[in-house]
Amino acid sequence: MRKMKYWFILFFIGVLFSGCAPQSNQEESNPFVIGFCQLGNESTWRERNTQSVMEAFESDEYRLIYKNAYQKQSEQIKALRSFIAARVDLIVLAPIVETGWETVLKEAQEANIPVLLNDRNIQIEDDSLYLTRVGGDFYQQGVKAAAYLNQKYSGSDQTISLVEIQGSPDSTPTIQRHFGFFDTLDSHLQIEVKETADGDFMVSKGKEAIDQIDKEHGLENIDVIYSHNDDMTMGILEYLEQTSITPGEDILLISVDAQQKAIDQLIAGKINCDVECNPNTGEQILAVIKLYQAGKIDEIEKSYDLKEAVFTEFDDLAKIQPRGY
Ligand code: GZL
Repeated sequence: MRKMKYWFILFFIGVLFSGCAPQSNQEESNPFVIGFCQLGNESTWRERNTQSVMEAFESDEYRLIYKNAYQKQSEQIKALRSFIAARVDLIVLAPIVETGWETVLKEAQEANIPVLLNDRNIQIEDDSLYLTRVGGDFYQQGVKAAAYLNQKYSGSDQTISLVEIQGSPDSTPTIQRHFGFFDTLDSHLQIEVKETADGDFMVSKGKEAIDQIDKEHGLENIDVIYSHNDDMTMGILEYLEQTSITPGEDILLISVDAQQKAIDQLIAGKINCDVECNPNTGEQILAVIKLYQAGKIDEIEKSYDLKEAVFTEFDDLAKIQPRGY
């Protein structure tokens, strides 16, 4: 009898390890794979935006493959093709410009890989080629910039000489910040646009642009500079430091992004208005992807505009919270 018992125990152990045992719960986890194609790292704003997306997908449930396109659309298209070949579950794309995406987005659609736009937008006939866009409201950012100028010059009949330093050509923020601003300027203001230059959202090119304008027009007759982002504004301030001009007084500075270093200049009186462009898209992108994973596609909106503030010389600047970027 005793032998029978031992044989039974041995038999049971054999079965257990013969593969007939229940599947081990150590089975390789199966993460949701996201291909994240960032347009570059041209500004402090962009670095925070990248961080925000990466932080959102830190959990083991996701695997994020990050590709930096270093300001080249051709590199972005290559990255998307590599994500398609790798059969990722979803692509997050920060499109550097608005046009030229149809072909590669059709390839993603044919591979049944949804594309979610982070930050900037695209101009496209068939909007089924992307799932949604999560980012700032760039038109409203231009509106807020102009609202400050309308307030500053309210009732004035002075001719206002204005210089516009624009961001990257054909990008959504450049296009929308331009139109939002000029659509909103008070028609009673006598605005004279002295120059419109391209600073490509970069410190160095913002400095080069204002240097060129100084050489061509001189800055003593400029009243306002509208700069499409804080990095270019910092380049402009760097240049003005070597002149006799007092920024914030002799020339008003209107900027966008509301990065800490620019807010510090606002508090110091060297910038007069800074419109927030919220870089923290990660949480909203995660929320959309969870809806997608749950099959709730019809609950996903076509665009998510993040909440954004504006800070001007007329505000109680002591109340501004640390910006985090
Ligand atoms: C706007 C973003 C812009 C920022 C710049 O959402 O695309 O690009 O305003 C950044 O700082 O370079």
